[in-house]
Amino acid sequence: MEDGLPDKPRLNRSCDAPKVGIVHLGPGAFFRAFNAVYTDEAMANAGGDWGICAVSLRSPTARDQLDPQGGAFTSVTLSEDGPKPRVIESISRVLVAPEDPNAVVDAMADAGVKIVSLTITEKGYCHEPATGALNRTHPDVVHDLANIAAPRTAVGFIVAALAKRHAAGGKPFTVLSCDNLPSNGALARGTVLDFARAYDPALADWIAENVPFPATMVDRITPATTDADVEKLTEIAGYHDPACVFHEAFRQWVIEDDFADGSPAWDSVGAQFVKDVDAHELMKLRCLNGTHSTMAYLGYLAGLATIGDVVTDPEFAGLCEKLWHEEIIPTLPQPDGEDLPAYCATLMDRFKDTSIRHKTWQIAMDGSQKLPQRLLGTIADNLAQGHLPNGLILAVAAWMRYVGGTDEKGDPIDVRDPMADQLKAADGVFDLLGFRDIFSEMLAQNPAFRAPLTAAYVRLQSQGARAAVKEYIAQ
Ligand code: CS2
Repeated sequence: MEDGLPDKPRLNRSCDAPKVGIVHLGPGAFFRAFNAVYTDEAMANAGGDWGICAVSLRSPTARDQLDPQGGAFTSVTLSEDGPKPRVIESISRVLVAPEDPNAVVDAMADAGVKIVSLTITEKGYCHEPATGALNRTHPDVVHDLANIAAPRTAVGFIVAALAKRHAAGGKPFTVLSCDNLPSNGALARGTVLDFARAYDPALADWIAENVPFPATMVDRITPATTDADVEKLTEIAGYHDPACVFHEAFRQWVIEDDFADGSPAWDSVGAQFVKDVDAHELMKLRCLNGTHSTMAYLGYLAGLATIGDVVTDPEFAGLCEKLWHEEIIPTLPQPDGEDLPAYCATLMDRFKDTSIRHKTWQIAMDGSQKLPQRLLGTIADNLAQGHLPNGLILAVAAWMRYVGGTDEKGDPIDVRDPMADQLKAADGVFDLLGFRDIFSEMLAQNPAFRAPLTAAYVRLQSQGARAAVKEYIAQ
């Protein structure tokens, strides 16, 4: 009897673990559905020592799920014609940083490691979302600058490991950010250099000259795994795997081709190596993540639990279409090989796939870290073009309504955000516009933004999200 599921074998790996060539920080559901899958396929296709040492910066959960299975787990592709499981074996080892930070630094400092990749979410960079600079007052950054031998942050671990490689006269590794941030490579580079300069300016110079930080655009809708998912897999596959991930079939990885010492043949399994990722990244952050956040706040307030539920509603689907065509696409450069209206039509199909239960509450998390790149940048560009983006402004008002912590029925909202307490304590629009980490001075002081934002907020309070959406699409 194991984990309450009698006589069901536990998944286990079928072959020896591949030699480690990548250390990955943040072994969550997205990493398993994306990086680990691409790398598994690339090794099967073209070989190479690209086994992954996965590192959890906080909780032991991933390790406790994966270790008993030798690092193997199941990727389940969801589609209208049913879930398709596949066992992934690219993870060779899992570490829990707080338990043994030294082991993590040593793993990253090992000469066989050529890439350190990251899916640590927006808040994992300890930066100021409005500027991108390292937040030097962040308690974990303060800690790491005083305790470089036992870091807590991704930035701290990267600098500690590079210091070791530099001291040993070794080659640098490539730092590959795979998070939803604009120019994520440059942002990771900026925070690492800010930290290194404060710790050891000579090391900072070496990093600036020798360490590549390529940018990436990553895309695959991957809801958090539920107990029902784990049971579903046992039903269809006949084994127990608490580390499994359920995700859509669609995937896209656009990678700036700048590596210190090679990479897996990800391009042989569909990834795109390009010179410049910026246009792809902006397209994805504004068209997909921008409407995701909009639907998360307005949908949640309207009592809609998943993205599928939201876009099945014609008024909310109309909201998405109007946002894309009137407020988002006009701000975007055309990425090579992409057609923006066609890209958005595919997004609507992906959102409508009801086999994927992607919770509005999950996407609503960490708004303080997500709003600048998903909504505020697009709003600023619209205003600069002399266009008033009422839909995107309504989305910001909905976020303000949401972080107040009470829904339209008067029930409490479980707001998850590193700034949740400060946001909840804020008294409405003007107070919230005072958070410089989120809103730039320029935007916050702009009357063309403040006035319609206040009106939208009042409308949400008095009429509710559904009525506000109805009014917007009628404009
Ligand atoms: C979502 C993203 O949770 C969220 O904030 O918008 O995780 C989204 O599903 C992915 O970026 C899709 O690639």
